[in-house]
Amino acid sequence: AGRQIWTKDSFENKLDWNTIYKIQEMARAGRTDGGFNPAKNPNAGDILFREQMITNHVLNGGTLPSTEKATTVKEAAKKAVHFYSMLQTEDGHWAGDYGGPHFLMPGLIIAWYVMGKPSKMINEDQAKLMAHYLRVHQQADGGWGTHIESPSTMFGTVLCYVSLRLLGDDATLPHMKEGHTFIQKEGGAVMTSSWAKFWLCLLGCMEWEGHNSVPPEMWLLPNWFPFHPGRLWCHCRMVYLPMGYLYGARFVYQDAATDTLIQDLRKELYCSDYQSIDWNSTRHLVADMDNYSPVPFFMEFAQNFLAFYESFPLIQPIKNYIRKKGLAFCKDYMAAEDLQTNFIDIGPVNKVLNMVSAFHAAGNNVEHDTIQNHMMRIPDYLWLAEDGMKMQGYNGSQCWDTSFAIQAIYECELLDEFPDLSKKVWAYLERTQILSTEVSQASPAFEYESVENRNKYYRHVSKGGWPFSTSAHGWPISDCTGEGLKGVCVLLKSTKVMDAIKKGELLDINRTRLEEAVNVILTLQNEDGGWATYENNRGFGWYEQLNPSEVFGDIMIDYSYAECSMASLTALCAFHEIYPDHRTEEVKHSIQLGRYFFESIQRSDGSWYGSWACCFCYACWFGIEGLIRSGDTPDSPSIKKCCKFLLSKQRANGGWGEDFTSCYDKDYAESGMDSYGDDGSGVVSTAWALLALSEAKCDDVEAVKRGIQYLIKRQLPCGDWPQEGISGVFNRACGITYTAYRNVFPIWALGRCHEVYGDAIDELE
Ligand code: LAN
Repeated sequence: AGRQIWTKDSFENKLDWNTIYKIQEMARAGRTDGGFNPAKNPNAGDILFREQMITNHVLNGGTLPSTEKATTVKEAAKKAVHFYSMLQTEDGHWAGDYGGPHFLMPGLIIAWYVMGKPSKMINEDQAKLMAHYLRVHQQADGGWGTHIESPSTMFGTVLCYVSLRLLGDDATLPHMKEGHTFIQKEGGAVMTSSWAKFWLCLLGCMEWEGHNSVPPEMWLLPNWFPFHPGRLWCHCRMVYLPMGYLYGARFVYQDAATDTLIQDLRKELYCSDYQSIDWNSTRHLVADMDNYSPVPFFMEFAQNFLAFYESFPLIQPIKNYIRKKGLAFCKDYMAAEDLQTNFIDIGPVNKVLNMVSAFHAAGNNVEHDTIQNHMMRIPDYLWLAEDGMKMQGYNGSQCWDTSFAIQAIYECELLDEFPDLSKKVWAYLERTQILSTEVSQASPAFEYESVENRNKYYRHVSKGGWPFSTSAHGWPISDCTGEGLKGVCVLLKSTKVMDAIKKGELLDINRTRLEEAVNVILTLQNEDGGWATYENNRGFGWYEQLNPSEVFGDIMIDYSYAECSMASLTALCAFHEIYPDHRTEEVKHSIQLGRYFFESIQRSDGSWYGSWACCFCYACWFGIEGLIRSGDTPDSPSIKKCCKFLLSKQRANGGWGEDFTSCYDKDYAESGMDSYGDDGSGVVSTAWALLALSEAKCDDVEAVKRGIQYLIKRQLPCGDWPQEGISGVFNRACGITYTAYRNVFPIWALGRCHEVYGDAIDELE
């Protein structure tokens, strides 16, 4: 009970292959070199999905918003909420495309292949749709990027090329020849980055000597040791866990030696004869285009030492003895992660790697229960859009989008005008909070919240937190807990929701549960006053010197972030306003510490750097809101400086347009002139800037008005806004799509600006 599994079966059956192929042709005719050009590239999105939701809404007797252009801010907001309400799912959340990265689905396809192509994992139709997606995103130079808007990289290209081959595309097809040429021109697959090499090794298209060591023994280090994998950022930790297992066990696709496709790939991927390659000498190779975080000299030295450890004959008996223990620990840890997350696992990479590990542990038997359980949870990661079927960056962003939506609608003062929407959101937040009774659905006897298990598996307290996606996933996150808690706090002010609880139509979320959420937030605060993502900061800055990934930056430990800190801090403020007597001193102290943190990380130009969306516009909103809610006033120097920064980035048409490269280069970058509807501004950047400025009560009313008018101008007749370029980001270098942002943030900005500036921003030019 209380689990949400979003199945797309009904949706898939409605697909019309002719339409799909037509879109594919259009897309291929307008291929890009990375970057976003909506006129050419059906980049990502939810057009098909949204049409389906709206059709259902109408069939169920729902009304459509009027298509008259809005003439006031309030009207625009109301229409936008009306439109957005049609997209809310039965159980109260908003679903959307959470794709973008190009290195995820190839993992799944390779796993499927090495496990004997089980149709339960990828069926025939899905295989076609996946191939379609890969073809659509091939770029003019024949390669693929690390994500849908990145210039081609060897990381993206090798993985996508191999995937298309495994899905059945012949090497002689024109597009495959282009991909092949790209790989050959860059020096062959020895030049791809380590995570791609890992997959090639599993598939039997690279020898393990060509991969740097990932010793599973590292898990056996004592916990006090300055370097311990238990202190890594959880995403990094949970990826290197199965990697250690599969590396240690030297897993290779069992039919690699006889499979003709594998033999062909061995020829296609390299510039010289496969058998003649000196693999050990290729370990450190990586193409410049992939090398965002060059592996430091110290790490190369350590890797060479490990290569010696892996192969020097005399020490093999000792190594094998310790390795066995390391492998056993990894196996046990992966099993715990599988159970804790109901086989969803923390993310798409460890999901697939854990599955392959379990396959190995079960003696390559797909019929084994664990593998069956794993396969049932693959659809959670898949999404079908007009560009085909993709693997998402998570099992969705359900809880996150829903918590934002309800706060936005609250600030438009529309909660009680959309009572069904509000009640459904309450129900969703209620069922998604992680409760003490939460034991693994797959194994009710497994109590993961016991102190013993938390210590053993390096887990923070979960009870009371909210996750990013669903309760079945169950990893709580600081800012998702914060936004969830704030979502509940605004709904407490809705008379219609409260009445429904009194009448027993909705389950209550009692005060104890909110206190538990506060507990999660308080315990997650770091010593620097800020909040990291899932856990406290456990490691040290120098861990970054050991980052072996090449393509990603700052992945080794969990840092304090502006975004996570604002959400956590403002949630404490919202809670404190309602229940000032709970842990009063601790809450107040924590808020003050948080405030110092915001001041400490503000940049000299007044901005804040955003790590999880693009980029300064996003983080300036967090910075300003964090400071104001913790007691700063609009005339404080920090606030004034940030407003000045934002105003300096406003464009002639009233909007803001920030490019993805801001995140990558850590420097504000304007998006190109051909990026969006007109002159490169975008509705999402604009909405973030307006949220910040209005929170700061910026006195340049004219600027705010021009921003608001820009949003209204860009609103579509139905109340939606167009999907624009990629707005999410992670690990500095990878983009990820958030389709809800184009609705939620403009709605929120309209609501807040109207509240702060009233009719002064209303009149149209
Ligand atoms: C996410 C998604 C949510 C996101 C926010 C809550 C928005 C953010 O404020 C904190 C960081 C967090 C939790 C986050 C971290 C990195 C994730 C998990 C992702 C961007 C989704 C996908 C990404 C994950 C690392 C992708 C898999 C790739 C690897 C390199 C393992």
